[in-house]
Amino acid sequence: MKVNYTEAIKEIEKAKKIGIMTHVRGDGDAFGSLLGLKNILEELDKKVIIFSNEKPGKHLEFIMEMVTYEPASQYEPIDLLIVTDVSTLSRLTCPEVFREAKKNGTRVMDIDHHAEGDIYGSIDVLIKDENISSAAELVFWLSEALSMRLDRTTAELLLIGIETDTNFLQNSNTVNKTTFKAKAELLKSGARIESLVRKLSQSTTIDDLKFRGIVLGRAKLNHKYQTLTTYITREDHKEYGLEVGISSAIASLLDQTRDAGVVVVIEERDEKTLKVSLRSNNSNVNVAELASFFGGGGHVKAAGFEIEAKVAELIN
Ligand SMILES: [Mn+2]
Repeated sequence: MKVNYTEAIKEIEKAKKIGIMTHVRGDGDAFGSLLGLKNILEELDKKVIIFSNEKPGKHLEFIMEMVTYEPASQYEPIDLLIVTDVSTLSRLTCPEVFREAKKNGTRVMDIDHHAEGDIYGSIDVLIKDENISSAAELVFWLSEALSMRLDRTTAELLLIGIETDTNFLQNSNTVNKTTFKAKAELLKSGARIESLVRKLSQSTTIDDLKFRGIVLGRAKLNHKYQTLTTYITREDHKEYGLEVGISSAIASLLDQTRDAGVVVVIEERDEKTLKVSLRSNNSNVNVAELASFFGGGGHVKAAGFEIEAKVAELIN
């Protein structure tokens, strides 16, 4: 799908006060697209309100030194609401603010790169392309359509989103020609790639590494189905103080090996629920389809779902 920015630009031009929001447990693309967009809108003299009650996780804390982040969690009247990187209503940081905005007839825009979701029916202006690497890249192309020149900080925020969602431009599923073009432009705007990559990839502690060692030690390769499976327990969470989203990080790590067709990482979330992260960069398996079979979703080569089961049961 080719994105047309004309309608989006008209909506932004009309609005004076704009609310912005992303998804819960924000990753680099969530915060990068959200805060990059904030800077762009402020550059256009818009009053911007971030709706959230979350702070970035430890590995993204450095972003807080790049911008002012003072989110509101209660609804207040706005002329336009823009959400980024969200395809599912329940994943919004403040779903009640979204509902309130809809109730008041506020126009809602979504800037997103997911394949499917239940949010799109409630969106008035949709900027969506599942072939684009990240929401942050879509925000960059929006700034291009607005003929804007980005400052260094905004360029770096958007680059954080692109690097995160493409695993440093190594993910063959999400990277394409436009990604390189966008990155080149962001570098031209002054983004300091070396320090960003270091901050994004080397925020590891020795406990992190020990934990990774344990989880990698549990990984089992099934030669018949070419699956590589491992799991993370609640004890691991207690012992290593793991962040939510760890299963996704481990799945991406295992996906860098050439042995597995499909990577399966199972994480105990609570007594009953398991989170399962899937990757398939070394095969033609559509893990989004697999995940949606279990009520989850995602991309062709990176997806996930939640299920009520025990780890041993699920592995079998
Ligand atoms: Mn994303």
